[in-house]
Amino acid sequence: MDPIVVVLNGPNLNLLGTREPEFYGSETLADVEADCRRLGTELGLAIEFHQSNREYELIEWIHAARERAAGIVINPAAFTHTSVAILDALNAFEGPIIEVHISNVHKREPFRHHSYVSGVASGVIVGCGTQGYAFALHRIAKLIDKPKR
Ligand code: CA2
Repeated sequence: MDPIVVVLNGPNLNLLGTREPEFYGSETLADVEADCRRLGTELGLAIEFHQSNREYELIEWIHAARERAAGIVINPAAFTHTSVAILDALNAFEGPIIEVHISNVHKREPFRHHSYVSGVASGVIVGCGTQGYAFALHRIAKLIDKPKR
Protein backbone atom coordinates (compact mmCIF):
# COMPACT_ATOMS: atom_id res chain seq x y z
CA MET A 1 0.00 0.00 0.00
CA ASP A 2 1.21 3.51 -0.81
CA PRO A 3 2.29 5.63 2.16
CA ILE A 4 -0.36 8.16 3.19
CA VAL A 5 0.38 11.88 3.03
CA VAL A 6 -2.18 14.14 4.70
CA VAL A 7 -2.58 17.56 3.07
CA LEU A 8 -4.24 20.04 5.45
CA ASN A 9 -5.63 23.47 4.63
CA GLY A 10 -6.71 26.07 7.17
CA PRO A 11 -9.38 28.73 7.34
CA ASN A 12 -10.69 30.56 4.28
CA LEU A 13 -8.67 28.47 1.83
CA ASN A 14 -12.02 27.14 0.60
CA LEU A 15 -12.32 30.61 -1.01
CA LEU A 16 -9.22 30.09 -3.14
CA GLY A 17 -9.73 31.21 -6.73
CA THR A 18 -12.67 33.45 -5.86
CA ARG A 19 -10.89 36.59 -4.51
CA GLU A 20 -7.44 38.18 -4.08
CA PRO A 21 -5.83 36.56 -7.16
CA GLU A 22 -2.86 38.92 -6.70
CA PHE A 23 -1.93 36.90 -3.58
CA TYR A 24 -3.38 33.48 -4.23
CA GLY A 25 -3.72 33.06 -8.02
CA SER A 26 -6.79 31.77 -9.81
CA GLU A 27 -6.76 28.03 -9.01
CA THR A 28 -9.51 26.80 -6.71
CA LEU A 29 -8.87 24.47 -3.79
CA ALA A 30 -10.54 21.70 -5.84
CA ASP A 31 -7.90 22.34 -8.55
CA VAL A 32 -5.14 22.09 -5.92
CA GLU A 33 -6.63 18.85 -4.62
CA ALA A 34 -6.80 17.38 -8.14
CA ASP A 35 -3.15 18.41 -8.76
CA CYS A 36 -2.07 16.79 -5.46
CA ARG A 37 -3.93 13.56 -6.26
CA ARG A 38 -2.40 13.40 -9.76
CA LEU A 39 1.09 13.94 -8.41
CA GLY A 40 0.45 11.54 -5.52
CA THR A 41 -0.29 8.78 -8.04
CA GLU A 42 2.96 9.59 -9.88
CA LEU A 43 5.01 9.59 -6.68
CA GLY A 44 3.34 6.53 -5.15
CA LEU A 45 1.70 8.47 -2.30
CA ALA A 46 -1.89 8.08 -1.11
CA ILE A 47 -3.18 11.64 -0.67
CA GLU A 48 -5.73 12.56 2.00
CA PHE A 49 -6.80 16.15 1.41
CA HIS A 50 -8.75 18.28 3.92
CA GLN A 51 -9.76 21.88 4.54
CA SER A 52 -11.41 23.36 7.60
CA ASN A 53 -12.27 26.74 9.04
CA ARG A 54 -12.20 25.15 12.53
CA GLU A 55 -8.95 24.83 14.47
CA TYR A 56 -10.06 21.71 16.37
CA GLU A 57 -10.80 19.86 13.15
CA LEU A 58 -7.27 20.49 11.85
CA ILE A 59 -5.90 19.29 15.21
CA GLU A 60 -7.95 16.10 15.04
CA TRP A 61 -6.70 15.35 11.51
CA ILE A 62 -3.12 15.84 12.77
CA HIS A 63 -3.80 13.42 15.67
CA ALA A 64 -5.30 10.86 13.29
CA ALA A 65 -2.23 11.19 11.04
CA ARG A 66 0.01 9.95 13.91
CA GLU A 67 -1.38 6.45 13.55
CA ARG A 68 -1.42 6.15 9.79
CA ALA A 69 0.39 8.83 7.80
CA ALA A 70 4.00 8.99 6.61
CA GLY A 71 3.99 12.78 6.24
CA ILE A 72 1.97 15.97 6.52
CA VAL A 73 1.75 18.94 4.16
CA ILE A 74 0.04 21.83 5.92
CA ASN A 75 -1.05 25.31 4.96
CA PRO A 76 -2.46 26.45 8.31
CA ALA A 77 -3.54 29.79 6.73
CA ALA A 78 -4.22 32.41 9.45
CA PHE A 79 -3.68 29.80 12.22
CA THR A 80 0.01 29.86 11.16
CA HIS A 81 0.36 33.15 12.98
CA THR A 82 -1.79 32.39 16.04
CA SER A 83 -1.99 28.72 16.94
CA VAL A 84 0.13 27.15 19.65
CA ALA A 85 -2.47 24.34 19.65
CA ILE A 86 -1.62 23.37 16.06
CA LEU A 87 2.10 23.59 16.90
CA ASP A 88 1.58 21.23 19.87
CA ALA A 89 -0.37 18.75 17.74
CA LEU A 90 2.31 18.78 15.03
CA ASN A 91 5.01 18.25 17.69
CA ALA A 92 3.39 14.88 18.44
CA PHE A 93 3.70 13.76 14.80
CA GLU A 94 6.91 11.87 14.08
CA GLY A 95 7.14 12.03 10.28
CA PRO A 96 8.17 14.91 8.04
CA ILE A 97 5.99 18.03 7.96
CA ILE A 98 6.17 20.57 5.16
CA GLU A 99 4.55 23.97 5.72
CA VAL A 100 3.21 25.68 2.59
CA HIS A 101 2.13 29.27 1.99
CA ILE A 102 0.80 30.21 -1.41
CA SER A 103 1.68 33.89 -1.05
CA ASN A 104 5.04 35.30 0.00
CA VAL A 105 4.08 36.09 3.59
CA HIS A 106 7.40 37.96 4.05
CA LYS A 107 6.33 40.58 1.48
CA ARG A 108 3.06 41.15 3.35
CA GLU A 109 2.00 42.61 6.72
CA PRO A 110 4.47 42.10 9.63
CA PHE A 111 1.97 39.91 11.52
CA ARG A 112 2.31 37.33 8.73
CA HIS A 113 6.09 37.10 9.15
CA HIS A 114 5.94 34.89 12.23
CA SER A 115 4.86 31.27 12.04
CA TYR A 116 4.29 29.02 15.05
CA VAL A 117 4.53 26.02 12.72
CA SER A 118 7.91 26.66 11.04
CA GLY A 119 9.85 25.54 14.12
CA VAL A 120 8.47 22.02 13.87
CA ALA A 121 8.43 21.77 10.05
CA SER A 122 11.08 19.85 8.12
CA GLY A 123 10.74 22.51 5.42
CA VAL A 124 8.79 25.63 4.54
CA ILE A 125 7.66 26.63 1.03
CA VAL A 126 6.55 30.24 0.67
CA GLY A 127 5.44 32.40 -2.24
CA CYS A 128 5.50 29.73 -4.97
CA GLY A 129 1.76 29.91 -5.55
CA THR A 130 -0.26 26.72 -5.49
CA GLN A 131 2.75 24.97 -7.05
CA GLY A 132 4.14 24.97 -3.50
CA TYR A 133 1.93 21.95 -2.72
CA ALA A 134 3.61 19.98 -5.53
CA PHE A 135 7.06 20.97 -4.25
CA ALA A 136 6.02 19.83 -0.78
CA LEU A 137 4.84 16.41 -2.01
CA HIS A 138 8.12 15.89 -3.90
CA ARG A 139 10.02 16.74 -0.71
CA ILE A 140 7.94 14.38 1.45
CA ALA A 141 8.44 11.59 -1.12
CA LYS A 142 12.19 12.10 -0.84
CA LEU A 143 12.21 12.34 2.96
CA ILE A 144 10.19 9.19 3.57
CA ASP A 145 12.58 7.18 1.42
CA LYS A 146 15.23 7.89 4.05
CA PRO A 147 15.49 7.80 7.85
CA LYS A 148 13.05 10.38 9.31
CA ARG A 149 14.00 13.96 10.41
O1 CA2 B 1 -0.25 32.45 1.62
C1 CA2 B 1 -0.87 31.58 2.23
O2 CA2 B 1 -1.03 30.44 1.81
C2 CA2 B 1 -1.53 31.93 3.57
O3 CA2 B 1 -1.38 30.80 4.44
C3 CA2 B 1 -2.99 32.19 3.27
C4 CA2 B 1 -3.79 32.69 4.49
C5 CA2 B 1 -3.07 33.84 5.17
O4 CA2 B 1 -3.76 34.16 6.37
C6 CA2 B 1 -1.63 33.52 5.50
O5 CA2 B 1 -1.03 34.65 6.09
C7 CA2 B 1 -0.86 33.12 4.25
C8 CA2 B 1 -5.17 33.17 4.04
C9 CA2 B 1 -5.98 32.15 3.33
C10 CA2 B 1 -7.22 32.81 2.80
O6 CA2 B 1 -7.34 32.48 1.44
C11 CA2 B 1 -8.20 33.19 0.67
C12 CA2 B 1 -8.17 32.93 -0.66
C13 CA2 B 1 -8.98 33.62 -1.52
C14 CA2 B 1 -9.83 34.56 -1.03
C15 CA2 B 1 -9.88 34.83 0.30
C16 CA2 B 1 -9.06 34.15 1.17
